Amino acid sequence: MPKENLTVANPPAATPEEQFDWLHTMLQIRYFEDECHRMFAQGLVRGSTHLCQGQEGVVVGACRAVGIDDKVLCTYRGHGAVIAKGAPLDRAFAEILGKANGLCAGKGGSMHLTDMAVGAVGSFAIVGGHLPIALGVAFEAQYNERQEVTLCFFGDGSTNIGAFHEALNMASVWKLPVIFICENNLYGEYSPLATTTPIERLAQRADSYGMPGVTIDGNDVEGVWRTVSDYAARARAGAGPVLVEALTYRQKGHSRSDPAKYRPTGELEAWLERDPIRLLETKLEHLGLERGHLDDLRATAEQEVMDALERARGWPDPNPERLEEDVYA
Ligand SMILES: Cc1ncc(C[n+]2csc(CCOP(=O)(O)OP(=O)(O)O)c2C)c(N)n1
Ligand SMILES: [Mg+2]
Repeated sequence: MPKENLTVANPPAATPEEQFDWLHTMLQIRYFEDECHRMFAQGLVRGSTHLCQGQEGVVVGACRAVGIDDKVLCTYRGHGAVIAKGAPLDRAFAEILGKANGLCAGKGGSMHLTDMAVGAVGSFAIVGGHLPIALGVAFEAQYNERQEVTLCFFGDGSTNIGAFHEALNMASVWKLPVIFICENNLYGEYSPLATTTPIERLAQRADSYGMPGVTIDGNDVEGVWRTVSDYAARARAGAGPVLVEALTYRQKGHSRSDPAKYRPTGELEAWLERDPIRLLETKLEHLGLERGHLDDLRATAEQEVMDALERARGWPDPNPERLEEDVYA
């Protein structure tokens, strides 16, 4: 690969229309998860749920920087990534409700949303377990000479797992087109990062593997979009992987059963001031959008979510005879 092909100019700034569209998706994710929370509280869902509320800027910014043919892998906190990649809201709800029309025919649930039709290759519950799988996905595209990139989202806690280090090492040696995106939300399950990790800037871990490592504001959706657009273009040109550390915050507990009492007083409130949806709305107002227009968008997104839920609830439960279908390849 000639060196000049590896230098890609920064992408242009996003238009207000594009940013309005991102806001729409971020609101859909926010309302979708409000309903998930309610459904779990009502006992309509088996298993657990892990909300990404507060982290929507990372997944929307990153997924909008790539195309439908590019692939995404994420964690059990993956509702946002899969919706941002384009999965339909009704079939995502149906999956969480265990319905036959669910994205995985109701067999995966909240922690395993997958929609191959839009390149959402999987949500994985084993911390760090999907990083080597992302390598396989990227290798397949590289081997078959398709210029696709793979986005791999994971939490800060994953960076202390062996598979993280093995995956970054091999991705770098093989120049695989993977964008590793660490959603650093400051906590593992219940542990503050500083109690498990001896460094503050996780992007530094890229140094050991000879790839670029950058820390960005994950609540600035346009900043995420720019960074991922830039590195995706480089990866398509053969420059290999990157580690992006996106600083963000989960506004709810780790999972449904966690009231998050371990947080210092005032921390949540400070991060709510930097809520990614609020930040983007303020920015669009500065760009000249009227508040009423933004309020209308909120109402539209909420109605779309409620309509999708109503459709999903009306769909049939799976036929028990199909239990073992799709289980073995
Ligand atoms: C290999 C493995 N160890 C432990 C767990 C239990 N566990 C589930 S989530 C979690 C915390 C992960 O934190 P982080 O990677 O920061 O992701 P976040 O939940 O903050 O999005 C742990 C320890 C697991 N699922 N897999
Ligand atoms: Mg975390």
